[in-house]
Amino acid sequence: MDKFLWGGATASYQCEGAWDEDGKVESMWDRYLHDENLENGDVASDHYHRFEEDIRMMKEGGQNSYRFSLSWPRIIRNREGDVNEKGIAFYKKLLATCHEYGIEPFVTLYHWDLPQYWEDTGGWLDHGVCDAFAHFAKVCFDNFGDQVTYWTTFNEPKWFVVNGYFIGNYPPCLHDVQKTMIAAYNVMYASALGVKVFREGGYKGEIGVVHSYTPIDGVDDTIETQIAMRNADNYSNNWVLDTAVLGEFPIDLITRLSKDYDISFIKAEELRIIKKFTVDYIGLNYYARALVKPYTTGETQLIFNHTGKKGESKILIKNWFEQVKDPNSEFTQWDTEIYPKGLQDGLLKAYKKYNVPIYVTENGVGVREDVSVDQVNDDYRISFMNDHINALMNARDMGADIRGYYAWSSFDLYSWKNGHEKRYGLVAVDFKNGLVRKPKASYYWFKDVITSKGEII
Ligand code: BGP
Repeated sequence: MDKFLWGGATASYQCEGAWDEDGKVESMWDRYLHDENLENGDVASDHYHRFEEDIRMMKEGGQNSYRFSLSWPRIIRNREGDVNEKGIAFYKKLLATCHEYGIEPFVTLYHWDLPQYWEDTGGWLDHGVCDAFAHFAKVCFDNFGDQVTYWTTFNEPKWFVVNGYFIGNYPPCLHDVQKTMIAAYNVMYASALGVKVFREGGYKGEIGVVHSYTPIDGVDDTIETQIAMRNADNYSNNWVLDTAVLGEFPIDLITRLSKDYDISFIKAEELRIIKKFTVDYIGLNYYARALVKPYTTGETQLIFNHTGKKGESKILIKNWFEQVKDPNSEFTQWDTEIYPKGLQDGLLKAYKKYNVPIYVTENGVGVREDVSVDQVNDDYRISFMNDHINALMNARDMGADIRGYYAWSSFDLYSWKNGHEKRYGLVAVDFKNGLVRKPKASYYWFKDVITSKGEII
């Protein structure tokens, strides 16, 4: 078996900065955050200029892999698909640096920074964006194929589609079920097109999809709760994973939606492509599970905490399910349940259902931290990671084919809508003081884990 991959993850918009440098054009996040006057990633962690230092620290921290994304607006200049050679040169250098330090790159094509020139005509609602994504994917495979073995089409279709088109938290900030369905369909079709280009081009390596995985638990085992659990699973997981791995949208979900909405945008010939071009592996980002009960009353409410003040979040989908808080659990300042067992259960469930290799592509805890000290003593992060890595190992011992673990995040970076003070990094970045990097206690702890567990694996 290939080596187990241990590392950290980032995303282009959240860490690179250099938002308009060397021919990079505007992304939808640049436009949105500038227009709304919100804290943005113009500079972020300045990884664009400091990637060498960051990758060297990964190596010194015992890591053997780095998961990051490519910025579409840095690589493709316009709707005609013209290539920005400076963008290509940047990623070639970054990839060469990874190899120089013995770090295996794990590369995501799309981590939410859609070029604004596509958002201008509707973004993921414009079917033309699917072919444009396939073109972007081909440019990446052609240019970086000899430097990359592990490819991901999309990071978390569920999260950016639902937040963008249904909840309205992320650009384009809509609350529209019909449009959510169209965007979801287009993204899953574009993902299959990416796999098609990869396979037909005969590139080496593996291609998969990364999903924001929310394993579902019920408050009891009544039939009503089981129905609520299935609804929650369809909403949270199945439309991404069933479609990417099994090549089919969940039939009960489509039947249900077709009663109230127009599904004529689904095309038979595109379903054939989705069926044929399924992924080699899945990446699961795990932050928490969902504990659900049957819907009783009230309008749909999807409220996410972007302030770090406990108690603000709420998830209820009318006639589908309601999410509840386990009174025995601990929650972060941003209302995320800390529940490592959900990772073990979820990995076993996903492996049983899909039977493909799994990488845990993100796992971590966001906290406000004082980074002016010499070393952040993030014992809460150590305990969080320790419990989750143990859960992963248990699932592995019980037979699930788990091949990697990535901490979110490699170093502190910009958190969507939360700004820079919700920190996840193994390495502190002092945004107020020259972007100085300093490893946290968790960085050294992770190094020890990799050294010891690396031998067991
Ligand atoms: C995942 C995303 C990441 C990252 C992480 C933490 O959903 O893939 O990009 O941001 O969540 O989320 P947040 O920054 O909102 O706390």
